[in-house]
Amino acid sequence: MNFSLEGRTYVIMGVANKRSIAWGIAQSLNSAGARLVFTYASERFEKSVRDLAATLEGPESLFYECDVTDDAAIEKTFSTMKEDIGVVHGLAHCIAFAKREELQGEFVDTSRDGFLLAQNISAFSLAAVSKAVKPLMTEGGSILTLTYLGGERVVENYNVMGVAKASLDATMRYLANDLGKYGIRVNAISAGPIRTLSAKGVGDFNSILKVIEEKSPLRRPVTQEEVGDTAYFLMSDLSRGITGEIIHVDSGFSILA
Ligand code: NDP
Ligand code: KAL
Repeated sequence: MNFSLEGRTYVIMGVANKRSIAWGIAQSLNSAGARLVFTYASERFEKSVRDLAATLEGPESLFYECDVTDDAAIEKTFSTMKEDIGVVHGLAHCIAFAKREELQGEFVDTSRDGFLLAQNISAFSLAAVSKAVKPLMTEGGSILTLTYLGGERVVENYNVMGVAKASLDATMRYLANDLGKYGIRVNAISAGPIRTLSAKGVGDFNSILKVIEEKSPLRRPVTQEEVGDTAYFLMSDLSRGITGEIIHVDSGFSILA
């Protein structure tokens, strides 16, 4: 069994800064010897991604701009990637967005625009990028996305994003069924709360973490590194029999009533 990811290439979508879960995934895959391809939504985060990637050892990383709301941008990104590198072995989709004002108060007040925006960026984008990366995954491989418990249960303030995550989870399962015959597995990691740029300014994050410290079986929040290592497992041959699955990396919180 080959635990190393040497000679393999993985696309990582959604590094905003060093706190990003995507950056935890990048570090774990890099430690296993993988070559990494980073995509960022706009120029705003290009420098941050390039500066972080420069701290990695091993194979040179590649960089592409890719706003997942733009079909032409997705097509251009992955066709250029195919010309540049040919084959990729996996993709980590670490992207979500909802309007800040809809991540508080009641879900019943969600606007049509806000609902569709959250679905577009946070759920449909997984289908769109899976379709685009499929021609590059000629040797099979693994696609993963990041989800949250709020898609399975009602979590205060998560609102429109909870509905988008439920849609993302189902999208992941339908993709797993379609892509299995090409040797491509599709899974999700359901991460416990981690303080990232997205999490900033939405809800009272300190009190959310306090509940995790008091009630979760492990009595502590999870880290980017722990999610990163589960991503390494899902990208590696160790997980070769797993597809269409949600793995909770959440200190066990999801087992509680
Ligand atoms: P970050 O803020 O670090 O990452 C969110 C990323 O989404 C950013 O890199 C952002 O790109 C990207 N993004 C938003 N809109 C677009 C777009 N139109 N096109 C391309 N990329 C876009 O936060 P996290 O690391 O927390 O979030 C990563 C994933 O993890 C999300 O799916 C989130 O729902 C999920 N998650 C997070 C948890 C947490 O507690 N933090 C818990 C469970 C799941 P850019 O910066 O370039 O705009
Ligand atoms: C119940 C929890 C508390 C927080 C509530 C909602 C969190 C939603 C996540 C969503 C991705 C956040 C946003 O879309 C923020 C956005 O409106 C404003 N931020 C930005 O634009 C920044 C600059 C960019 C980088 O952000 C994005 N996303 O592009 C949920 C907690 C306990 C767990 C979390 C945080 C889950 C999750 O999905 O992230």
